[in-house]
Amino acid sequence: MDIASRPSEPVENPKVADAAPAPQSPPVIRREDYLAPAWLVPQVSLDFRLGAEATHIVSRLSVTRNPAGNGTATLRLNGDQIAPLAVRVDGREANDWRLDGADLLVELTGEAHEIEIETSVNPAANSQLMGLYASNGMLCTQCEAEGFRRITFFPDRPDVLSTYSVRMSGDKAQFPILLANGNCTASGEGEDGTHWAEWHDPWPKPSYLFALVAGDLVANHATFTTMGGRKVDLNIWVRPGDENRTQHAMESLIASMKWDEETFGREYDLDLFNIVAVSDFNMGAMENKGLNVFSTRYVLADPETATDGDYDAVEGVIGHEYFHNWSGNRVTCRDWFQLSLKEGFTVLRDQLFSAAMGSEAVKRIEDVRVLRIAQFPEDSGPLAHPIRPDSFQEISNFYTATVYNKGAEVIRMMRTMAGPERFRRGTDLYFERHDGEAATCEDFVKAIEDGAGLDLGQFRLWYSQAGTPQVTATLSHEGTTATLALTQTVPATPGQSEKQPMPIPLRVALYDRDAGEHRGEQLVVLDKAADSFTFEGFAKPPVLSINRGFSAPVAIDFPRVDADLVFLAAHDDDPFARYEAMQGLVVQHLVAAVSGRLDDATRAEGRAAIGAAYAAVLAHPALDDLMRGELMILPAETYLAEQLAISDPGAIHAEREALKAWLGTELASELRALHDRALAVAYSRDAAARGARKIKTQALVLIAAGDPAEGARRAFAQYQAADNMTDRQGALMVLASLDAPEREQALADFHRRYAGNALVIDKWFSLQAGALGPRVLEQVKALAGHPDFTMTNPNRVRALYMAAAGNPRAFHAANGEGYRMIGDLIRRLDPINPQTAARFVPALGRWRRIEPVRAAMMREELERIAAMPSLSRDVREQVTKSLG
Ligand code: 0A1
Ligand code: ZN
Repeated sequence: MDIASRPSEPVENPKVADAAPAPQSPPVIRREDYLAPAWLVPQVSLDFRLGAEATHIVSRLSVTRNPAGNGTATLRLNGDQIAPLAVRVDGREANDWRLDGADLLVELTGEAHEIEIETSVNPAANSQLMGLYASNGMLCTQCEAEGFRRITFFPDRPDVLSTYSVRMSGDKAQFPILLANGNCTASGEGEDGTHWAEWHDPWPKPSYLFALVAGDLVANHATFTTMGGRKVDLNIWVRPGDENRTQHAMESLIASMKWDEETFGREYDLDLFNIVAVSDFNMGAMENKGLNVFSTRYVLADPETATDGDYDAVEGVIGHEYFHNWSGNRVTCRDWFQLSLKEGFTVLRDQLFSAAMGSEAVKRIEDVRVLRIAQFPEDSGPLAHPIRPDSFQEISNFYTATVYNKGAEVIRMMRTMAGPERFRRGTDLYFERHDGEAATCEDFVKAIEDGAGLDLGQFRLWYSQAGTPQVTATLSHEGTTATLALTQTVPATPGQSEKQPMPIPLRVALYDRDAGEHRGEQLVVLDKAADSFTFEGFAKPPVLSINRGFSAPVAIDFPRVDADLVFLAAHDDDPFARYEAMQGLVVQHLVAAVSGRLDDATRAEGRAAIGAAYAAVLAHPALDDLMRGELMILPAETYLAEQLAISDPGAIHAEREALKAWLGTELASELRALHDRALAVAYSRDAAARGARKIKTQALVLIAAGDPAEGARRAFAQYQAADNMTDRQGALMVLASLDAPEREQALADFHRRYAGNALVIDKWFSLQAGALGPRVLEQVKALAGHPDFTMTNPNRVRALYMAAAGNPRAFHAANGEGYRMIGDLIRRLDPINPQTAARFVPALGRWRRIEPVRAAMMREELERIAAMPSLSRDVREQVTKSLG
């Protein structure tokens, strides 16, 4: 590791100072090199003397030789920027230890020993937010994936499971609440205004699930009685003043617990479940056993400050972390290459949960949209990796949409092939077989295979091959027989030039054009490079509905006439397929437009078909508004770019905006009527009212595109009348993109109104950085100097810069200024928070798929980063691969 760029701890032991400098190119860790641990640690006891600037830790490990290990006498304890202040073996000061890089090696003679180690860390100086750090006056930990080694020396790998006893003491006024995993077993007062607490977690766990929190917190408390009759105390801990914004999180937690019992037969296993909201957090949330730690944005919600989307995100993330208690904690991962074992499965579980809580159809569409925007570009770029990667340099770089979202799709395919009941038999067997173990993806597949009675031999390729399979479909018709011919190719990805065909389960239906109906859906599994399937009894050529429900995470190439897409958009009884037909209509048109294949006549024809489909969507009486709103969303620019080998982001943006403006003009009266209808619906959290709010903003977006003055007038009125954040944010989003006097007025009002509310001020930054218009880069630069901006809070950094990096017009500005801005950010952020800095690299890494002038500037920016004398392992890996 290149530690030079990281804020360092005082080095007190000369052996640390002597350690060899880290190499420029970090070592590659390979899955095939896995070795079982030589030593196990059945028990750990940790004693923390807490202080914001100095926390002293005494760690006592009971270590035993692993019979399955390689028999070495050397105990390797990982460390990262810490120094051993004392090392004792079996109660005596030990001399027989040395440092190997950052790791502590201790030579042991017997079969079992007691190791005691003292360390000290400075939480306030920990800007990486890994290990023990300070956030807003409280102390908290983040240990996944390799943060525990920044607290104490330990075999910091997920296949070493230990029971933890924790004692912590600290100033009572500063840290009135002291929390750790498991149950509180004792507490009391100490000297000089201190107090202490002891916690014990009976469930063996890997070090990445350890957690501790100390601070001034208040709880929303409730109880849940499990199906087995266990009464569980539930607490959601927040800073005083925030407690009235925790009710939705609490309801989501209770709903998750119940749903997991009913759907997967999983019951909670402790008497206490704590959630803590912290303001500074690198990711969304963390599933530490019995003590989940969350970024505030996935806990706090009330109608005044949270949008409907925010509410859904809270519900989804609360569910996700809770579900990890079984898929992740009770059954954990053998090594980090198996990350998708817990993440892919848990994402699928949270998707199914959210679908059950709301609209299944809308949830599926949203999940596919995320996959296409975030994962497809990963799969087709320089950072492509299988859901079970083969190698890495920095594991933090592998918390990706591929491991999470494609991982979920892969397990979903197994469920589709088995059906929900047989799939459940498979998951029951998995939990039963591997409870208490550190398992592999192979263990999971085998359990589903055995439990569900599926042959998943060839299916395992989904775990080892990267890249989005490209499927072509052609439908021919002769006599009364329709024949569907399919081919597949899995594109080459870095390190994988040759690919084998994979089983691709496709739900298909053939529609009788006149009747407007199909005769039952079928599941066809394409498991060869090419195959064909016949369907009898069609007097006329049917209309094909394919990959219904997005049954496989593939790209389908099935060029078809607009009329068929209009037919499916109006008739398909699979809501996803309906959405897909709408998207297909627009994608086909815009791809042809940016490829210069449209003359005036074909452009007019294409627009007419899209306009007719939109008009039908706006008027369709059988559609609910949540679904209507979904169907109104145009395909994202990144998804359009994915359709082209090399894309011109400027052309894509211009064509998409032109289509929006045309739709806004063409359907002006329908859109205004829709907006008026939606404005009349009073606020409530029910589906009808949420649907009204969704179409309200979608209508506004199109109205503003067609008639900016009318858009500004309506948006400002909506902003002023808003009694909830969904309407207010929607209106402000539209205004932020307009060159109208109302823009500044509304932005200033928003900032004043929500001053001091960090989550809403994040929105204020994002809306401006994500806006349309020619001056966004200038504005982002100005916002970076705003007193509310800080580089040390990942939420704030993402609010401003992720929004800018995801804003095609700003990021791909023709003069390269957007690339320079993100490059500068990466260089400045890396020494502060390398994990967050590395997340900005993939945007620049797309250069190979961008037209040559911009591509050269993107590459140049990557080279400028690579030339930095010291870079974190995180950024180094991403930049090297992106240039590769
Ligand atoms: N396991 C968590 C994600 C997570 C990973 C790493 C972190 O370190 C900063 C934090 C959280 C999840 O899937 O929710
Ligand atoms: Zn997770």
